[in-house]
Amino acid sequence: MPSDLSALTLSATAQTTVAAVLSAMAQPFSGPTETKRGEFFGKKGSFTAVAALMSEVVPAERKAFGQWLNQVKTEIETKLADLDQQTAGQKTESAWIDWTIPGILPAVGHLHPVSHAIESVTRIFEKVGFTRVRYPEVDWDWYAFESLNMPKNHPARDEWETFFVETPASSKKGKVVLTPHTSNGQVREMERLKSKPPIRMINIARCYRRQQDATHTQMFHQFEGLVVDKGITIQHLKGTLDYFAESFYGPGTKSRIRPFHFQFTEPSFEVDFSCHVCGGTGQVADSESDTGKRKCRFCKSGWHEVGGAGMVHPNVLKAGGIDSEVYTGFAFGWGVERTYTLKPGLQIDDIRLFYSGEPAFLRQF
Ligand code: FA5
Repeated sequence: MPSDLSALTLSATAQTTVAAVLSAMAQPFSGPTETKRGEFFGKKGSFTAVAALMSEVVPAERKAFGQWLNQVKTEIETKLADLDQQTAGQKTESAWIDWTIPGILPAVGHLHPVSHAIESVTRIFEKVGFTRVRYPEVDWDWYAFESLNMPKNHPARDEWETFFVETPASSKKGKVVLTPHTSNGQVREMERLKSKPPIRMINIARCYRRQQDATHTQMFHQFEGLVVDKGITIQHLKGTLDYFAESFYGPGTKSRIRPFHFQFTEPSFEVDFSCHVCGGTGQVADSESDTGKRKCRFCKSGWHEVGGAGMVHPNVLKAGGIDSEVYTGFAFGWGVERTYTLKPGLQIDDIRLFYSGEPAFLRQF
């Protein structure tokens, strides 16, 4: 607080001027600092007015009045500095915001491409009467192998590069595995329907194998189709493959089956779909070559392999309690990631990218 001036001989007008500056100092300091500064130190400011009184003060009292003026000025400057600090944050913000500039929209997320693929595969099969199911990803050896005509120690099991879970085995159903394929759903579905066909199942789930390269991941997804009824033949299988090829990849896409071996189907096939880049011919137009054509770089042969299929082995029907003399069936199992990477317009040369969480990769979908 400035010292008391009552000892000085000030005129009534001078006393009013002093009272004005003291009253202004007692008010809360708010608003822009420069405006407040003007109220004290501007031409008509209350401090300017009080400082001008010096010429009226008697010489003997000028020193005391000068000291009082300094105290008042210091107090006003301190309060102005506080005000400046208070408004500094608002000042910076308002100085940098141009409210007329269009806003930056937040990035809009979307489902993961694999979730998209699962949805569209499900829709395609549901349209023709398949029921979407999902069976355990951690399952008994019985469902993953033994019920599929792969007895313990059968060499065919090696192909599945299986992860075994360290947990007590069941005396009836064997060890616990991370399912290496969705075929574990075959006998589970027969059991769910109490061994009473018709069965039209589409089982989509995660699978696990000890594999890792540009076309293999340790965790991936498969979709497994199973149809069991009276009079089911390879023609039904081939018709279903063609229907899926056209529905998923677009009109004109063809399917092809080649002889193969699986323990749980007989006969067994590998399934290929025609390449959308060369239309299944294996060749594309090339103005620079002599023949006017070159090998299609995407497929090299006109076809892409997506997975396996076949007619359900009688031993599998038997494991599911179904009479193989009365009923027949077909099954197929494909990788979701593999099937999806073959879609026209996608650029995926390494399926590990699906699980990289890399925004630049995910934005293209
Ligand atoms: C099987 O898994 C059989 N269960 C398929 C089947 C079902 C045949 C019903 C007959 C009847 P295969 O091991 O070939 O088959 O795998 C099928 C597909 O799964 C492969 O073509 C590939 O697309 C996908 N796949 C397999 N392993 C991996 C992996 N590690 N990473 C990504 N995709 C994989």
